[in-house]
Amino acid sequence: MPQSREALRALGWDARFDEILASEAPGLVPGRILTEERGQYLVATATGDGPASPSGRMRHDVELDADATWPAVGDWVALEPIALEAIAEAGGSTPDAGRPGTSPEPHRLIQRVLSRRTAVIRRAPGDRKLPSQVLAANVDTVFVVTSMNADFNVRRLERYMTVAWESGASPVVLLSKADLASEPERFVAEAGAAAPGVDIVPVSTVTGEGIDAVRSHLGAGRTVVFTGSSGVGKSSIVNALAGAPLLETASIREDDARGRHTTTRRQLVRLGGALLIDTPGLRELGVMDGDGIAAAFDDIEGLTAECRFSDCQHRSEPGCAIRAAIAQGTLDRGRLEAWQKLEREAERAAMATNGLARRAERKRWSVIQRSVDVHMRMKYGAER
Ligand SMILES: Nc1nc2c(ncn2[C@@H]2O[C@H](COP(=O)(O)OP(=O)(O)OP(=O)(O)O)[C@@H](O)[C@H]2O)c(=O)[nH]1
Ligand SMILES: [Mg+2]
Ligand SMILES: [Zn+2]
Repeated sequence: MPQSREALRALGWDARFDEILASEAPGLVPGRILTEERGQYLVATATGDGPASPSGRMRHDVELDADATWPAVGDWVALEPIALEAIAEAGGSTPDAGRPGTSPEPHRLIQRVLSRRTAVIRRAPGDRKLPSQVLAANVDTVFVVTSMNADFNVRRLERYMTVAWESGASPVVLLSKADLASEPERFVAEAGAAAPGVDIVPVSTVTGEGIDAVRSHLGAGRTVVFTGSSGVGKSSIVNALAGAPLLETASIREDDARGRHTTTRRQLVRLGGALLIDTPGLRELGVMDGDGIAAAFDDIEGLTAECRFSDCQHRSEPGCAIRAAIAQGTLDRGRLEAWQKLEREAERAAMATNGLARRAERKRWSVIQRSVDVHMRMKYGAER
Protein backbone atom coordinates (compact mmCIF):
# COMPACT_ATOMS: atom_id res chain seq x y z
CA MET A 1 0.00 0.00 0.00
CA PRO A 2 1.53 3.32 -1.05
CA GLN A 3 -0.16 5.09 1.86
CA SER A 4 1.50 2.90 4.44
CA ARG A 5 4.81 3.29 2.61
CA GLU A 6 4.51 7.04 3.03
CA ALA A 7 3.78 6.58 6.71
CA LEU A 8 6.86 4.38 7.07
CA ARG A 9 9.03 6.83 5.19
CA ALA A 10 7.93 9.55 7.57
CA LEU A 11 9.36 7.38 10.35
CA GLY A 12 12.72 7.13 8.59
CA TRP A 13 12.18 3.95 6.57
CA ASP A 14 13.96 3.64 3.23
CA ALA A 15 14.74 1.11 0.50
CA ARG A 16 17.67 -0.34 2.43
CA PHE A 17 15.26 -1.49 5.13
CA ASP A 18 13.03 -3.13 2.50
CA GLU A 19 15.94 -5.44 1.78
CA ILE A 20 16.77 -5.95 5.43
CA LEU A 21 13.16 -6.83 6.27
CA ALA A 22 12.89 -9.21 3.31
CA SER A 23 16.00 -11.11 4.37
CA GLU A 24 15.71 -10.98 8.16
CA ALA A 25 11.99 -11.07 8.87
CA PRO A 26 9.91 -11.79 5.75
CA GLY A 27 6.18 -11.43 6.30
CA LEU A 28 6.50 -9.40 9.48
CA VAL A 29 5.46 -5.79 9.93
CA PRO A 30 8.01 -3.03 10.59
CA GLY A 31 7.73 -0.61 13.48
CA ARG A 32 10.09 1.93 15.01
CA ILE A 33 10.89 2.14 18.71
CA LEU A 34 9.93 5.53 20.19
CA THR A 35 10.63 4.89 23.88
CA GLU A 36 11.70 2.12 26.19
CA GLU A 37 11.02 1.83 29.87
CA ARG A 38 11.79 -1.31 31.90
CA GLY A 39 11.32 -3.65 28.98
CA GLN A 40 8.11 -1.97 27.78
CA TYR A 41 8.30 -0.28 24.40
CA LEU A 42 6.27 2.32 22.58
CA VAL A 43 6.44 1.58 18.88
CA ALA A 44 5.28 3.51 15.80
CA THR A 45 3.97 1.64 12.77
CA ALA A 46 2.35 2.73 9.52
CA THR A 47 -1.01 2.43 11.27
CA GLY A 48 -0.25 4.26 14.51
CA ASP A 49 1.63 4.20 17.81
CA GLY A 50 1.16 1.68 20.57
CA PRO A 51 2.84 -0.40 23.26
CA ALA A 52 4.86 -3.46 22.33
CA SER A 53 6.82 -6.13 24.09
CA PRO A 54 9.31 -8.77 23.00
CA SER A 55 7.84 -12.13 22.06
CA GLY A 56 8.82 -15.27 23.94
CA ARG A 57 10.88 -16.33 20.96
CA MET A 58 12.73 -13.05 20.93
CA ARG A 59 13.52 -13.33 24.66
CA HIS A 60 14.83 -16.79 24.00
CA ASP A 61 16.98 -15.58 21.06
CA VAL A 62 18.50 -12.72 23.04
CA GLU A 63 19.47 -15.06 25.88
CA LEU A 64 21.12 -17.60 23.62
CA ASP A 65 22.33 -15.85 20.49
CA ALA A 66 25.18 -13.36 20.85
CA ASP A 67 24.03 -11.56 17.70
CA ALA A 68 20.44 -11.06 18.84
CA THR A 69 19.81 -7.82 20.72
CA TRP A 70 17.12 -6.05 22.72
CA PRO A 71 15.47 -3.14 20.92
CA ALA A 72 16.79 0.37 21.50
CA VAL A 73 15.17 3.72 20.78
CA GLY A 74 15.35 4.38 17.04
CA ASP A 75 15.45 0.68 16.19
CA TRP A 76 13.33 -0.82 13.46
CA VAL A 77 11.72 -3.98 14.76
CA ALA A 78 9.70 -6.74 13.12
CA LEU A 79 6.23 -7.16 14.63
CA GLU A 80 3.91 -10.13 14.57
CA PRO A 81 1.11 -9.22 12.12
CA ILE A 82 -1.54 -11.31 13.90
CA ALA A 83 -1.40 -9.17 17.02
CA LEU A 84 -1.60 -6.05 14.85
CA GLU A 85 -4.79 -7.32 13.17
CA ALA A 86 -6.32 -7.86 16.57
CA ILE A 87 -5.48 -4.28 17.49
CA ALA A 88 -7.11 -3.03 14.30
CA GLU A 89 -10.26 -5.02 15.14
CA ALA A 90 -10.25 -3.57 18.63
CA GLY A 91 -10.44 -0.11 17.08
CA GLY A 92 -7.07 0.99 15.79
CA SER A 93 -4.23 2.18 17.95
CA THR A 94 -4.28 1.85 21.70
CA PRO A 95 -4.12 5.28 23.33
CA ASP A 96 -4.74 4.00 26.88
CA ALA A 97 -1.68 1.86 26.70
CA GLY A 98 0.69 2.00 29.59
CA ARG A 99 -1.78 3.74 31.84
CA PRO A 100 -2.05 1.84 35.08
CA GLY A 101 -5.36 0.18 35.69
CA THR A 102 -6.48 -0.15 32.10
CA SER A 103 -7.64 -3.58 31.01
CA PRO A 104 -5.30 -5.87 29.12
CA GLU A 105 -5.37 -5.25 25.38
CA PRO A 106 -4.00 -6.80 22.25
CA HIS A 107 -0.29 -6.24 22.37
CA ARG A 108 2.20 -5.72 19.58
CA LEU A 109 4.74 -8.51 19.72
CA ILE A 110 8.33 -7.77 18.73
CA GLN A 111 9.92 -10.75 16.99
CA ARG A 112 13.31 -9.28 16.28
CA VAL A 113 15.41 -6.16 15.83
CA LEU A 114 16.29 -5.39 12.23
CA SER A 115 19.96 -4.78 11.42
CA ARG A 116 21.00 -1.28 12.41
CA ARG A 117 22.29 1.20 9.86
CA THR A 118 24.09 3.16 12.60
CA ALA A 119 24.13 2.90 16.39
CA VAL A 120 25.37 5.14 19.18
CA ILE A 121 26.73 2.71 21.74
CA ARG A 122 28.31 3.34 25.09
CA ARG A 123 30.24 0.90 27.15
CA ALA A 124 29.52 0.78 30.83
CA PRO A 125 32.28 -1.50 32.12
CA GLY A 126 30.98 -1.10 35.67
CA ASP A 127 27.65 -2.65 34.71
CA ARG A 128 27.92 -6.45 34.52
CA LYS A 129 24.37 -6.85 33.24
CA LEU A 130 24.65 -4.21 30.51
CA PRO A 131 28.32 -3.93 29.53
CA SER A 132 27.26 -2.08 26.40
CA GLN A 133 24.13 -0.14 25.71
CA VAL A 134 22.64 1.27 22.51
CA LEU A 135 21.70 4.90 23.17
CA ALA A 136 20.14 5.49 19.76
CA ALA A 137 19.82 3.45 16.58
CA ASN A 138 19.54 4.32 12.89
CA VAL A 139 20.49 7.97 13.27
CA ASP A 140 21.93 10.18 10.53
CA THR A 141 23.46 12.90 12.69
CA VAL A 142 24.85 12.77 16.22
CA PHE A 143 24.77 16.14 17.96
CA VAL A 144 27.37 16.28 20.72
CA VAL A 145 26.19 19.08 23.00
CA THR A 146 28.58 20.79 25.38
CA SER A 147 27.99 24.10 27.12
CA MET A 148 30.13 27.22 27.11
CA ASN A 149 30.37 27.54 30.87
CA ALA A 150 32.30 26.09 33.81
CA ASP A 151 31.22 22.60 32.77
CA PHE A 152 33.10 22.75 29.44
CA ASN A 153 35.69 19.96 29.28
CA VAL A 154 37.86 19.17 26.26
CA ARG A 155 38.64 15.62 27.41
CA ARG A 156 34.98 14.77 27.79
CA LEU A 157 34.25 16.25 24.37
CA GLU A 158 36.93 13.97 22.85
CA ARG A 159 35.29 10.98 24.52
CA TYR A 160 31.87 11.92 23.15
CA MET A 161 33.38 12.45 19.69
CA THR A 162 34.84 8.94 19.81
CA VAL A 163 31.44 7.46 20.60
CA ALA A 164 29.78 9.65 17.94
CA TRP A 165 32.23 8.61 15.18
CA GLU A 166 31.96 4.99 16.22
CA SER A 167 28.21 5.12 15.52
CA GLY A 168 28.68 5.40 11.77
CA ALA A 169 26.58 8.60 11.67
CA SER A 170 27.95 12.13 11.13
CA PRO A 171 28.86 14.07 14.27
CA VAL A 172 28.21 17.79 14.81
CA VAL A 173 29.30 19.71 17.91
CA LEU A 174 26.78 22.10 19.45
CA LEU A 175 28.38 24.62 21.82
CA SER A 176 25.36 25.50 23.91
CA LYS A 177 24.54 28.51 26.11
CA ALA A 178 26.40 30.89 23.78
CA ASP A 179 24.61 33.76 25.55
CA LEU A 180 26.64 33.03 28.72
CA ALA A 181 30.10 33.11 27.13
CA SER A 182 32.05 36.37 27.18
CA GLU A 183 34.68 34.90 24.85
CA PRO A 184 32.88 32.36 22.67
CA GLU A 185 35.85 32.26 20.22
CA ARG A 186 37.94 30.56 22.88
CA PHE A 187 35.41 27.71 23.23
CA VAL A 188 35.06 27.40 19.47
CA ALA A 189 38.85 27.11 19.09
CA GLU A 190 39.20 24.54 21.87
CA ALA A 191 36.30 22.47 20.56
CA GLY A 192 37.76 22.67 17.06
CA ALA A 193 41.06 21.21 18.31
CA ALA A 194 39.22 18.44 20.17
CA ALA A 195 36.99 17.62 17.19
CA PRO A 196 39.06 18.31 14.07
CA GLY A 197 37.13 18.41 10.83
CA VAL A 198 33.76 18.56 12.55
CA ASP A 199 31.21 21.39 12.34
CA ILE A 200 31.20 23.43 15.56
CA VAL A 201 27.96 25.37 16.02
CA PRO A 202 27.48 27.91 18.83
CA VAL A 203 23.86 27.72 19.99
CA SER A 204 21.68 29.61 22.43
CA THR A 205 18.10 28.78 23.26
CA VAL A 206 17.89 32.20 24.94
CA THR A 207 18.86 34.36 21.95
CA GLY A 208 18.00 31.80 19.25
CA GLU A 209 21.56 31.89 17.88
CA GLY A 210 22.46 28.76 15.93
CA ILE A 211 18.99 27.21 16.10
CA ASP A 212 18.53 27.52 12.33
CA ALA A 213 21.93 25.91 11.80
CA VAL A 214 20.76 22.98 13.93
CA ARG A 215 17.49 22.91 11.97
CA SER A 216 19.44 22.58 8.71
CA HIS A 217 20.43 19.05 9.84
CA LEU A 218 16.79 18.05 10.24
CA GLY A 219 14.82 16.84 7.28
CA ALA A 220 11.94 14.62 6.27
CA GLY A 221 12.66 11.07 7.42
CA ARG A 222 16.07 12.04 8.85
CA THR A 223 16.94 11.05 12.40
CA VAL A 224 19.18 13.03 14.74
CA VAL A 225 20.19 12.34 18.32
CA PHE A 226 21.22 14.77 21.05
CA THR A 227 24.00 13.51 23.33
CA GLY A 228 26.01 15.22 26.07
CA SER A 229 26.22 15.54 29.83
CA SER A 230 23.31 16.43 32.03
CA GLY A 231 22.42 20.12 32.05
CA VAL A 232 24.09 21.14 28.78
CA GLY A 233 20.68 21.97 27.32
CA LYS A 234 19.81 19.04 25.05
CA SER A 235 16.09 19.02 25.82
CA SER A 236 16.04 22.84 25.70
CA ILE A 237 17.39 22.76 22.13
CA VAL A 238 14.68 20.27 21.10
CA ASN A 239 12.11 22.62 22.64
CA ALA A 240 13.64 25.60 20.81
CA LEU A 241 13.40 23.70 17.52
CA ALA A 242 9.79 22.80 18.29
CA GLY A 243 8.94 26.30 19.45
CA ALA A 244 7.07 24.65 22.31
CA PRO A 245 7.90 23.06 25.68
CA LEU A 246 7.78 19.50 24.35
CA LEU A 247 10.29 18.07 26.84
CA GLU A 248 10.99 18.69 30.49
CA THR A 249 14.04 20.83 31.37
CA ALA A 250 15.45 22.00 34.72
CA SER A 251 18.06 24.36 36.07
CA ILE A 252 21.63 23.27 36.71
CA ARG A 253 23.48 23.31 40.05
CA GLU A 254 25.08 26.65 40.80
CA ASP A 255 28.29 25.37 42.41
CA ASP A 256 29.62 23.33 39.50
CA ALA A 257 27.26 24.09 36.59
CA ARG A 258 26.34 20.39 36.32
CA GLY A 259 22.84 19.23 35.49
CA ARG A 260 20.33 17.37 37.65
CA HIS A 261 19.61 14.46 35.30
CA THR A 262 16.23 15.86 34.33
CA THR A 263 15.65 13.65 31.30
CA THR A 264 15.36 10.08 32.54
CA ARG A 265 14.74 8.05 29.40
CA ARG A 266 15.65 8.08 25.75
CA GLN A 267 12.83 9.27 23.58
CA LEU A 268 12.17 9.72 19.87
CA VAL A 269 9.94 12.68 19.00
CA ARG A 270 8.62 13.72 15.61
CA LEU A 271 8.96 17.33 14.58
CA GLY A 272 7.61 18.33 11.20
CA GLY A 273 8.93 15.46 9.12
CA ALA A 274 12.09 15.05 11.20
CA LEU A 275 12.86 12.51 13.91
CA LEU A 276 14.72 13.67 17.02
CA ILE A 277 16.05 11.50 19.82
CA ASP A 278 16.65 13.13 23.20
CA THR A 279 18.86 11.25 25.67
CA PRO A 280 19.60 11.67 29.38
CA GLY A 281 23.01 12.96 30.40
CA LEU A 282 25.21 10.01 31.41
CA ARG A 283 27.62 9.68 34.29
CA GLU A 284 29.78 7.13 32.54
CA LEU A 285 30.58 6.97 28.83
CA GLY A 286 32.94 4.14 28.00
CA VAL A 287 34.20 3.68 24.46
CA MET A 288 33.94 0.57 22.32
CA ASP A 289 36.78 -1.06 20.47
CA GLY A 290 36.18 0.01 16.89
CA ASP A 291 36.99 2.73 14.40
CA GLY A 292 35.71 5.57 16.60
CA ILE A 293 39.07 6.46 18.14
CA ALA A 294 40.86 6.50 14.78
CA ALA A 295 38.22 8.88 13.39
CA ALA A 296 38.08 11.15 16.45
CA PHE A 297 41.89 11.29 16.64
CA ASP A 298 42.58 11.33 12.92
CA ASP A 299 45.32 13.94 13.45
CA ILE A 300 47.25 11.71 15.86
CA GLU A 301 46.68 8.44 14.01
CA GLY A 302 47.84 10.17 10.83
CA LEU A 303 51.08 11.09 12.58
CA THR A 304 51.70 7.54 13.79
CA ALA A 305 51.97 6.47 10.16
CA GLU A 306 54.94 8.83 9.83
CA CYS A 307 56.87 7.28 12.73
CA ARG A 308 59.95 5.44 11.48
CA PHE A 309 58.92 2.17 13.14
CA SER A 310 55.47 0.78 12.49
CA ASP A 311 55.29 -0.53 16.07
CA CYS A 312 56.54 2.76 17.55
CA GLN A 313 55.38 3.27 21.15
CA HIS A 314 56.11 7.02 20.87
CA ARG A 315 58.40 6.90 23.93
CA SER A 316 62.10 6.99 22.99
CA GLU A 317 62.23 5.49 19.51
CA PRO A 318 64.17 7.47 16.93
CA GLY A 319 62.14 9.06 14.14
CA CYS A 320 58.94 9.31 16.21
CA ALA A 321 56.55 11.74 14.50
CA ILE A 322 54.36 12.04 17.60
CA ARG A 323 57.18 13.24 19.84
CA ALA A 324 58.40 15.54 17.09
CA ALA A 325 54.93 17.11 16.89
CA ILE A 326 54.84 17.59 20.67
CA ALA A 327 58.29 19.20 20.55
CA GLN A 328 57.20 21.53 17.75
CA GLY A 329 54.05 22.43 19.64
CA THR A 330 51.74 21.24 16.82
CA LEU A 331 50.30 18.48 19.02
CA ASP A 332 48.96 19.10 22.52
CA ARG A 333 50.29 16.71 25.15
CA GLY A 334 46.89 16.54 26.87
CA ARG A 335 45.29 15.37 23.64
CA LEU A 336 47.99 12.74 23.16
CA GLU A 337 47.39 11.44 26.67
CA ALA A 338 43.64 11.41 26.07
CA TRP A 339 44.17 9.31 22.95
CA GLN A 340 46.44 6.88 24.81
CA LYS A 341 43.91 6.56 27.63
CA LEU A 342 41.05 5.79 25.22
CA GLU A 343 43.26 3.31 23.37
CA ARG A 344 43.89 1.45 26.63
CA GLU A 345 40.19 1.49 27.36
CA ALA A 346 39.36 0.12 23.90
CA GLU A 347 41.94 -2.60 24.44
CA ARG A 348 40.22 -3.62 27.67
CA ALA A 349 36.90 -3.61 25.81
CA ALA A 350 38.41 -5.90 23.19
CA MET A 351 39.75 -8.16 25.91
CA ALA A 352 36.31 -8.44 27.48
CA THR A 353 34.84 -9.63 24.18
CA ASN A 354 37.79 -11.84 23.17
CA GLY A 355 38.51 -9.39 20.37
CA LEU A 356 42.21 -8.74 20.93
CA ALA A 357 43.36 -10.58 17.80
CA ARG A 358 40.77 -8.78 15.69
CA ARG A 359 41.88 -5.47 17.20
CA ALA A 360 45.56 -6.10 16.43
CA GLU A 361 44.72 -6.98 12.85
CA ARG A 362 42.55 -3.91 12.34
CA LYS A 363 45.25 -1.64 13.74
CA ARG A 364 47.90 -3.24 11.53
CA TRP A 365 45.80 -2.54 8.43
CA SER A 366 45.02 0.98 9.55
CA VAL A 367 48.74 1.79 9.84
CA ILE A 368 49.44 0.24 6.43
CA GLN A 369 46.60 2.24 4.87
CA ARG A 370 47.80 5.48 6.45
CA SER A 371 51.40 4.81 5.43
CA VAL A 372 50.26 4.36 1.84
CA ASP A 373 48.39 7.69 2.11
CA VAL A 374 51.50 9.42 3.43
CA HIS A 375 53.61 7.91 0.66
CA MET A 376 51.13 8.98 -2.04
CA ARG A 377 50.96 12.49 -0.62
CA MET A 378 54.73 12.80 -0.69
CA LYS A 379 54.92 11.46 -4.21
CA TYR A 380 51.96 13.19 -5.85
CA GLY A 381 51.09 16.11 -3.57
CA ALA A 382 48.19 16.77 -1.25
CA GLU A 383 45.46 17.16 -3.89
CA ARG A 384 45.32 13.47 -4.66
N1 LIG B 1 21.62 30.65 29.55
C1 LIG B 1 21.19 29.58 28.91
N2 LIG B 1 20.63 28.56 29.59
C2 LIG B 1 20.20 27.48 28.91
C3 LIG B 1 20.34 27.37 27.50
N3 LIG B 1 19.85 26.17 27.11
C4 LIG B 1 19.43 25.55 28.22
N4 LIG B 1 19.63 26.33 29.31
C5 LIG B 1 19.29 25.99 30.70
O1 LIG B 1 20.10 24.90 31.13
C6 LIG B 1 19.37 24.08 32.04
C7 LIG B 1 19.45 22.62 31.63
O2 LIG B 1 18.78 22.46 30.40
P1 LIG B 1 18.18 21.05 29.93
O3 LIG B 1 17.65 21.25 28.55
O4 LIG B 1 17.27 20.49 30.95
O5 LIG B 1 19.52 20.16 29.87
P2 LIG B 1 19.67 18.64 29.38
O6 LIG B 1 20.94 18.57 28.59
O7 LIG B 1 18.45 18.17 28.68
O8 LIG B 1 19.90 17.86 30.75
P3 LIG B 1 19.51 16.32 31.17
O9 LIG B 1 18.12 16.07 30.72
O10 LIG B 1 19.65 16.31 32.66
O11 LIG B 1 20.51 15.45 30.50
C8 LIG B 1 17.96 24.66 32.07
O12 LIG B 1 17.84 25.50 33.20
C9 LIG B 1 17.88 25.48 30.81
O13 LIG B 1 16.97 26.56 30.91
C10 LIG B 1 20.92 28.48 26.81
O14 LIG B 1 21.09 28.50 25.57
N5 LIG B 1 21.33 29.55 27.56
MG1 LIG C 1 17.13 16.67 29.10
ZN1 LIG D 1 56.13 7.31 17.34
